[in-house]
Amino acid sequence: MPIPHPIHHNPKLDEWLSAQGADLELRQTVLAMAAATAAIAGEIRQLALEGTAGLESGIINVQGETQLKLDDVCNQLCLDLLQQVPVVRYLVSEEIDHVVTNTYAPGTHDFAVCFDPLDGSGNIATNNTVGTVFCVLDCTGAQGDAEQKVLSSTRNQLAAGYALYGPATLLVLTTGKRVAKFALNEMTRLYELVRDDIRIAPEASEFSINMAYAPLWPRPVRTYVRNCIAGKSGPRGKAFNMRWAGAMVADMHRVFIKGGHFIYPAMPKKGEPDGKLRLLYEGIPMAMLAETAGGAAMAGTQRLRDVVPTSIHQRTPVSLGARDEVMLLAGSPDLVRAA
Ligand code: AHM
Ligand code: MG
Repeated sequence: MPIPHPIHHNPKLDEWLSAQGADLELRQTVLAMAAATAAIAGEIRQLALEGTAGLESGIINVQGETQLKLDDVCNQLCLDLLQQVPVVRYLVSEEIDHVVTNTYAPGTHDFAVCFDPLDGSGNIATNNTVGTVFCVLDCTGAQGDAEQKVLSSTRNQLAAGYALYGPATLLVLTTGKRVAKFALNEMTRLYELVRDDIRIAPEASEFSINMAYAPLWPRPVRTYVRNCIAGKSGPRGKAFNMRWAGAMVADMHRVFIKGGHFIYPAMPKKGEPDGKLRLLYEGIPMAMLAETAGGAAMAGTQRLRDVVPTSIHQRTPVSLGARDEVMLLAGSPDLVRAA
């Protein structure tokens, strides 16, 4: 069946979603998010031309961070497009303190879309890579108010994805079966399938972490990284490379394409007992993508997707990517012995 709303029309993406077994409601939801990311890509290019991309809006967002004008524009685009989808009843955004309820949602199913409209927005001022991250949850039948329904539905994850606004605009998606990469055709403004079998190798020799916080890391992270950088003569017996783009989407995309291990740990000594990244719209989407690609996703010693949130902006430590490396850091006894 064709997608009814023309704004969400994107035949190659729709075809792929159908092949994954996604029903009309899920296809409409993902296509709306894809349309939002295509529009965001255009905004980023335009604002850069106008020289206003890095400008602050004067607003402090719910995270206590100064919002850029672009954060606000991207957030609004996601809201506008998603609210046209009848099944999307709840929206959770990094930029909004509460759950937004979509009044145009008369369907029998209730989906929630949780998103960070502009991940790594600090990179905008220097024209470096940023992204958008999202997941779709099925809240149908969940009890309580809007927030309780979303919080109790994180295990009913139907889809996850991110857009990467780099030299090309890419969209990486999963519905839990495969991880596919689409590229935005700049002429048609439609996404085209590039690859649909992205896999993360279990071993890796590259890691991503902000080394400046090394004195503040928990001991297992300090030991793990120290052993990696000790190189061939160290306990790991091999050389490691390191990357840090300052945007999780950019660092994780490298992990998906080239392999590797991304870590943003808990840092109690820095006053961040659960780290910096947010569970609902950063951790959970990347965890679904990483696991579907054959990788692993941990929050400390717990599987990230098993964490039951108690608030929509809850933070989480993350360790994502190559399975052997993620499990080694999490303290898997077999791998600890092997190292
Ligand atoms: P943001 O959503 O406010 O942009 O913050 C999240 C970003 C991640 O993309 C990135 O991995 C991290 O913050 C970088 O943090 P730090 O500056 O502490 O290295
Ligand atoms: Mg973010």
